Amino acid sequence: MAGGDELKLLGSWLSPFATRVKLALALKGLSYAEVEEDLCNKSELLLRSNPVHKKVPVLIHNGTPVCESVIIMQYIDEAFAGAGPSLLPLDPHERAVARFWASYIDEELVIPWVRSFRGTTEEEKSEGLKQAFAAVENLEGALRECSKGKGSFFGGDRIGLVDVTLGSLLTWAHAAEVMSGTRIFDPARTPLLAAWMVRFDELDVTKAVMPDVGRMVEFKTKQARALAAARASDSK
Ligand SMILES: N[C@@H](CCC(=O)N[C@@H](CS)C(=O)NCC(=O)O)C(=O)O
Repeated sequence: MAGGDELKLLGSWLSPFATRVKLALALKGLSYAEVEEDLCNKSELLLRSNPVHKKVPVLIHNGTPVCESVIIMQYIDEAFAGAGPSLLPLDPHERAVARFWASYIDEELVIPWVRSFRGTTEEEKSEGLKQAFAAVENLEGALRECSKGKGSFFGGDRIGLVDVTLGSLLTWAHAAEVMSGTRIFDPARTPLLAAWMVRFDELDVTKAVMPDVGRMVEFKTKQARALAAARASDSK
């Protein structure tokens, strides 16, 4: 790529965290080599590059690894400040607010939402979904504030760190709707976010990068069956 920089992304097609990094790289117009990891049989390169968490994504820039999707996106924004639009606002306070919401999405939405489909009991699943909906309601308020009532995105007129962090989850959102009828961004509960989702889905970068919903539904259906079978045999 330009400037002699070499970028390699260790990812997995189904990982929304890897999708974030792909979206950020595409928005910046950066080219990179993509390495698809088998998460059941992780490569030596992944284990060496992310020895603490052993997870994807990892971005390797000129041989040096950077881990954790939100940190990688901020790294890309800083290391390639001259390339493409900035993912973070210029104003320090607005930057802090964007980081706050990006971290909120992972802690308060992703964790309970995952519990809503992988929980061991129906109570755990329904509590997870309740917490995920509460987080989405707070994000509705965040979108209103961050877009200052005029913009279409958390980043204002164009997508930024928070949009990419949340937008990377939209394949899950669509797959969940197909599989269970649950609308996490329900127009009746959170109209601004429901409209934001439509806008995000229509972006060229989204169409180019996001995983296919049908493929995700097929994968998640098989995964749910395998999980149920494993739990049934454990309880014998
Ligand atoms: N907080 C991490 C989460 C990354 C993550 O959970 N990656 C999953 C794939 S979606 C993974 O590598 N899982 C493998 C494992 O847990 O062993 C990030 O934002 O990058």
